[in-house]
Amino acid sequence: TMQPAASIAVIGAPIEVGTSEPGALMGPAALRTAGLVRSLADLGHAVSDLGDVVPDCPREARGLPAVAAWTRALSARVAASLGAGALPVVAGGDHSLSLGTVDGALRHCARTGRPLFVLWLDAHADFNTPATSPSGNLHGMPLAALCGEPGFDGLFADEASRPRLDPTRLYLVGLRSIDAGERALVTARRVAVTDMRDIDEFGVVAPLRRILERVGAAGGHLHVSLDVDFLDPGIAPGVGTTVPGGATFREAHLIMEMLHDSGLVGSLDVVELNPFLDERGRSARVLVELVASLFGRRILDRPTPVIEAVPRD
Ligand code: B3U
Ligand code: MN
Ligand code: MN
Repeated sequence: TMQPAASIAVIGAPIEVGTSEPGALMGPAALRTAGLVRSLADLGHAVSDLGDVVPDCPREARGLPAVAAWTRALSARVAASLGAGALPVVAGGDHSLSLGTVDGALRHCARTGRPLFVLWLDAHADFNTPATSPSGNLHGMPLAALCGEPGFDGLFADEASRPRLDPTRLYLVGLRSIDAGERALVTARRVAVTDMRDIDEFGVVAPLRRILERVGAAGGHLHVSLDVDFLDPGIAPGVGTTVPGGATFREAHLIMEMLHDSGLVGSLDVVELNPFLDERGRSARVLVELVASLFGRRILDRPTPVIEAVPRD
């Protein structure tokens, strides 16, 4: 069912200025070592590794100016890849890199007229602003900035005219840690949340099917942002902000298989891998396997069967 993209463009984003836990800048290297590019090529895809993005700022730059340089560089790279008909897979790097990847996808969609939807697989909401953030770390804020919340002056090149992410086209899945201020914002902006309680009650199939139906009905481009901490720390310990009670290996694979079968995914981020905290490459390997499932690896030669798990609206 999936029309394969003309090619997959792997882009490394060794950024860690958005977090206070060092080590995420080794993420792209670890994902390559675990076979990210090779496994996609083995599935029959045309893959090109475009190397790592280099932001236009001094190495020692910190805070918002550094993240702004990454945002602009990544946005341009992602928009260019999409414009060339490729499907960008951005390997991080902390989650502030999605400021750039989602901005790039938004700019591409503004040109093609397709609405952009974002599936955010994460233990956290990443919807803090500088005013609500308890840590001041920008990896906890990208969605608020992308949706146009105030407090991010200077981050995007053309703040007044840039396309913004519509919070009603954003799906948070896997949520189990949220700060008081961002919770109020997520509620006020009507962001759709499938938290871990929902996953415990309904599994992943029913919520995912609803999301995919909405994206498909709107003819949308789906950007998927996979934070390592979406997964349970038992299977993916290599992340700075582990939260207990995450998605299992099987739940995560099933989501990836459903995403593949939908044919709707237009761009992907794999973020927050911290190889310094990993155990013998376990987390990197799990992530590479998940990406392979998203790009068509399956146990048998059949798509996910259709099951009416819950009534539809
Ligand atoms: N919400 C907290 C913690 C956090 C968010 N994202 C990550 N950690 N990775 C914050 O700092 O904003
Ligand atoms: Mn995150
Ligand atoms: Mn997270």
